[in-house]
Amino acid sequence: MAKRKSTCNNSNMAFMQLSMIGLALVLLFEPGHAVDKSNFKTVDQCGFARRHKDIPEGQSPYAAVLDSFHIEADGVMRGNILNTKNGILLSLEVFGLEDRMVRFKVNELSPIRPRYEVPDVLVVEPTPIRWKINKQDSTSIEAATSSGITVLLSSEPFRMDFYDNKQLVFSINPRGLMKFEHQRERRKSVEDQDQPAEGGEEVDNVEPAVVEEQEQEELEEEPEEPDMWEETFKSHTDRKPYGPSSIGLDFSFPGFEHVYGIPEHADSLALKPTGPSDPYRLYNLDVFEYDLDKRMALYGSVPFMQAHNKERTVGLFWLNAAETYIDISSNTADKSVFGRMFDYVKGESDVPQVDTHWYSESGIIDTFLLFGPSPMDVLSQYTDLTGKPFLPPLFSIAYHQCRWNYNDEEDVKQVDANFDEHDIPCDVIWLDIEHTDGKRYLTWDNHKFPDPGRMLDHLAAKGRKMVTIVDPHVHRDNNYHMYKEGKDNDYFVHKQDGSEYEGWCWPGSSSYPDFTRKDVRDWWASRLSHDSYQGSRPNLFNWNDMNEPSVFNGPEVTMHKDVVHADGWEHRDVHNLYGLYFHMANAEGQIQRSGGTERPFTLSRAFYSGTQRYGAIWTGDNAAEWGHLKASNPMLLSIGLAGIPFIGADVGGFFKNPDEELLTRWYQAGAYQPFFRAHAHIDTKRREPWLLQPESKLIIRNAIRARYALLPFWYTLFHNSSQTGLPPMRPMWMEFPKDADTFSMEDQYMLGNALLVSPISDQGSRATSVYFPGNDPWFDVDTFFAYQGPATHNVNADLDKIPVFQHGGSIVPRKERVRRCSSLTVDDPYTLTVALNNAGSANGDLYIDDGHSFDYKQQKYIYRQFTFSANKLESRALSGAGFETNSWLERVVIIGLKSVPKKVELISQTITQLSFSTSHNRQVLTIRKPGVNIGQDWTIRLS
Ligand code: NBV
Repeated sequence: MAKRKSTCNNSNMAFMQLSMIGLALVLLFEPGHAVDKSNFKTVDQCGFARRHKDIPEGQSPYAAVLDSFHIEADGVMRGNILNTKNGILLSLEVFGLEDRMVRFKVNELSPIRPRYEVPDVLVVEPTPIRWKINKQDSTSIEAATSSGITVLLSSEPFRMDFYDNKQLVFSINPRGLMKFEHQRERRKSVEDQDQPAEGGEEVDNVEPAVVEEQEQEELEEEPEEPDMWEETFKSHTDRKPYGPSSIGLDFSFPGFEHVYGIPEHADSLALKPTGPSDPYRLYNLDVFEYDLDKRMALYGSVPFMQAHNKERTVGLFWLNAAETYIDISSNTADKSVFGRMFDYVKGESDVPQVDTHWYSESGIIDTFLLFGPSPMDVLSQYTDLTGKPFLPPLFSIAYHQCRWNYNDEEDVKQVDANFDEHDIPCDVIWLDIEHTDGKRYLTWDNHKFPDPGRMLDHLAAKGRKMVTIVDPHVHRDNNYHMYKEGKDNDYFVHKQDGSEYEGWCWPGSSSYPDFTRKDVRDWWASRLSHDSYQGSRPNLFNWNDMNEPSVFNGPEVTMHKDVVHADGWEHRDVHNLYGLYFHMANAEGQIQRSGGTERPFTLSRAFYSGTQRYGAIWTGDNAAEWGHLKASNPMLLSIGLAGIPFIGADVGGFFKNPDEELLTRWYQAGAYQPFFRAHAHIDTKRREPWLLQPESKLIIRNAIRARYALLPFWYTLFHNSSQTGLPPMRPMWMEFPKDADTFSMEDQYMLGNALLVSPISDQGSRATSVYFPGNDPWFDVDTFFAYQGPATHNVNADLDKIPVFQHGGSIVPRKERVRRCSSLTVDDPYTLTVALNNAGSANGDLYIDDGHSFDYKQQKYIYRQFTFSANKLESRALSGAGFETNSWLERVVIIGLKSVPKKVELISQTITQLSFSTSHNRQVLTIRKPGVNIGQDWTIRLS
């Protein structure tokens, strides 16, 4: 069938104009062009941010009106805050929550128009627990909850200090940087006298609530700035019919020196103090080939920060989806506050403190304070609010082969065959935008892929899957079913004048579904059904790119902020949610197409809090440079700390051509990161492993095989993550929270509590120094060589070596048969590696289910705990029932043995003697073929 011609309705002139823009952008996306920073705003080019960032300290006009505060019937403390300068009243609600959390909201007491409150991110509306007032006088109120959290609310200026069992951990507005722009009517300038304000609705004559007692003459409204109502960036004018609406507040973390999180930035794991024009920015943007060491916004945003010190970890979640900035500075704490209520750490002279200042363009102040106290507690609290991570299907944590593009069916078959030919495992082959009919997603280019079903069946017969790209922009072509249906049902976002918003993206003229609407998400989801998505099969999954959303001819390559969504909300209110909603619709579509039985897999580029419930994300368009390989670790660690555990970076680097050393090292790193996918730009040289020198191919093959061997361990970590919110890939400090030497570490990390990984990311490096915390030994997983902690050791890192160490005290499950893909390993036997600690004990766990369905929700899984102590290795069920496995225990390797046993016996239904051998200077014992089913109770006794 001939390729469809573009049938866009534009006039020729407009079409040509847009083509030019398109061409310019396509040229811009050529590899070799680093990010053009002038496409993106600096904080100084952003009106609302300018009004917040330089607020002078210590001059807060806000006062808590103490008389107005009450503990209401629902246990919530409510009252008003007065802006003493302009007389505007705000409402404050402080919720004590179960599980050691506090939420507070600040809104206008009587807004002209409701302000946006983020929906669909919290999985529960948390139930408040009652505050009890301890003390109240003319300057403050002290109240406490039964969980040991106390708040001291001070009146003038408004300030809140939160204590956890007498220790001050959060101060709110201590520097007086709060600013809440109330809604107002536009004051008419002389020039505007005769013109009504442009766009938007005529507002009824609603007056914002002002305090009555205050003399009106004393009040002074802040000066009107031109960009409060209209703002221009490059050639784009953002018209703001509702005027200024920004909010901001400062938070200090007394006693803390380290803060983390607030991804996505190409920056360090431990966040750095920001300069006057260099705040961290959260605004989902398509920034290809991004610069490193920057606080520029990237594709995703999670407004969640953690502070950690030796005693505790706490979290701050700023629930706002508009453009947001965060300033960070380090300081020492204001002692008067400690003295005012309780003692801090007795005897310490200067208490360190991190000061942060958060400001967003619209919405309300809706903040959660999470009191930990352990790093694990904070993540569990955060994911109680925003949802536990989904359990990925097994294939999706294996190896993925992607490229922009595998050209046609034959190419796909070749790639598939080459994996077999070279004995390299691979689970998934990906197709980028060129597989479609003119970038009309959910269609195929019929020349290149004449029979997609046949191709998918071919892969399925091998146990492999495929992923196709599905972007959110919909080509404006009435012959394209997605456009036609979207248009007929009015599913697309609108301009202020009510017409359909048109943006430019890969297909040319495009419309953007309003995914904030449930009916639109349902429609999209229904279009993923096998009936609708022609040629699809159950082994086809999808990839959501460009969902920030990317709009080539929009301001900062994204959607205009004055675009209108459902219920009249502006894009500025919902911007950071757009990608999440799109991801949601796609994941939901996959679940529905199987009648609700199969787990979905969708990779998204944009993300927000809650993304963990839907799928994986990756760090977008990196480059084949050593710096990008190095940056992948802190970037992924930061995203994991923000509750999103299934994360990866393009292996090999997207732009540019990696040399073989870089590619090899990247595979080695990727094999130990949660989402493991090689990907490359269309203009790069082909780089599938078999195209490299034989030595490089073998090293890469070993890295991929090591990943496959560890799939049972990874899958168990992902299961645990789905229960607790803890990321499989964790910063060192999460596992060693009292060891200050780990607090800034980002070039080595932990997988669960068992494996320490120190990937090589320096060219030419053949050794590396690794810090081994704690007092127990760490064993090199290849040589079993023991390193004693706490100490830094120089370790071998030859080109074929990935420095990975197992912690004494842990047990790691593996499947060591080499297979084509993960589905063929289902019945394979297990090896358990038991690394003993100084006390001669260890423990670990193993989770098994069918790897693809939702049956595990009906308890159909096996979850076992392994414990080694007093020379006995025991396997006991932790939970799960009704799932059986054919896999058996093939081998047990015990490392760090103090004395060699004379006899090894398996005790299950009967007692059997097992054969064993020792190696590595009699420190390693290998027990052969216990042969017992891995799902049963058994004991192996050494005597
Ligand atoms: O769809 C093409 C690419 C894709 O390969 C990449 O992974 C995305 O991050 N996409 C961006 C659009 C164009 C990038 C220059």
